[in-house]
Amino acid sequence: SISALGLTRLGAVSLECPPIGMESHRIEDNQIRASSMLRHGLGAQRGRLNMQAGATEDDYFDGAWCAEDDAQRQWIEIDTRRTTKFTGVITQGRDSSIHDDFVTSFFVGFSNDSQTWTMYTNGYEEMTFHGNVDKDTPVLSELPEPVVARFIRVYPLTWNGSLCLRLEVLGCPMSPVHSYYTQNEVVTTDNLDFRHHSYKDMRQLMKVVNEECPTITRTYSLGKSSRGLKIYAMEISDNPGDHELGEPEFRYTAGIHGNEVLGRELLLLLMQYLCREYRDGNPRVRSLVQDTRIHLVPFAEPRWLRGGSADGGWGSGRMGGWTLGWWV
Ligand SMILES: *[C@@H]1O[C@H](CO)[C@@H](O)[C@H](O)[C@H]1NC(C)=O
Ligand SMILES: CC(=O)N[C@H]1CO[C@H](CO)[C@@H](O)[C@@H]1O
Repeated sequence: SISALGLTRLGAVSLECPPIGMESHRIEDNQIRASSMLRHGLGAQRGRLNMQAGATEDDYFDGAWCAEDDAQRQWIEIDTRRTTKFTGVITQGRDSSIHDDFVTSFFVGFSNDSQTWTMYTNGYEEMTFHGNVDKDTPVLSELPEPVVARFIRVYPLTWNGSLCLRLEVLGCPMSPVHSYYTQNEVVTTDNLDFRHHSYKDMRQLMKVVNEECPTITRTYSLGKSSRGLKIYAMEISDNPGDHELGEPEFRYTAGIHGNEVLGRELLLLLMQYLCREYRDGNPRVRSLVQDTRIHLVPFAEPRWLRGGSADGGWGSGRMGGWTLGWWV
């Protein structure tokens, strides 16, 4: 009916969200990734709306993201680092005085973890968006229905010249900034315990981490130090206690040489970090915990290392399969 149509139109207008900040750089360089780049000056970070080309051809800072032409499906991805309601994308070709490079059609996909992607469909198949007809004019493609997600990808399907794109995305924030950690970074909001730990504090902290993350941690003793103190290790793995066939094992040991106090503190922070990031769903930490078996030994001493350990089982076969170990 007419009134229904009117409502839909009104709805569509009020649903449109502002630019998330590709052009303004509110989206930072490390929030933008792409499947490939033609060369350095044409990396994903150059794929911002209205990005200008460098003065010379082959400039290190050139006028678009351009992908390799290798028959792979290419994409450019933006991590908004928060839950975002996406309502559209604005595409543009490459800023260049000699090339006529622009994307003429594309798909759009969404994800909450950058691993599993949901393609935008028109109800029965992946929806083709019609992009640019020249290299300069920005073209707005609205999503008929907004999508809530953290990540967005544009997958070019057809293009004129080379596969080059500049992009802006329309989206409304649905959660505070940095409610998610970045995929690869440690952020300063980590509520970690920064202080020097005595032996007793260290034991207590390991107990707390074990209680916070019981499914992925296990503490065990490697034997006694010359001073009669137990040497504890924390294992972090998706199946603590099990040596899984083909899964690499990694050991960090502190307190052997150099700055013993610093090494110990770093390992205590690392175990807290791994536990909390795992619980918060940080994809990088999750894959570390799932695909490796990590052993952290925040306190050890040379004598114990030379003599081996009575009840820890290192080298006895039970712990077999070390691929790497590092002294901190
Ligand atoms: C992302 O998560 C939200 C809930 O937090 C959900 O509504 C949305 O459908 C998810 N998006 C995708 C693409 O999976
Ligand atoms: C390779 C190709 O199709 N190039 C065309 C790109 O678009 C310009 C017009 O904008 C044409 O002149 C080119 O032939």
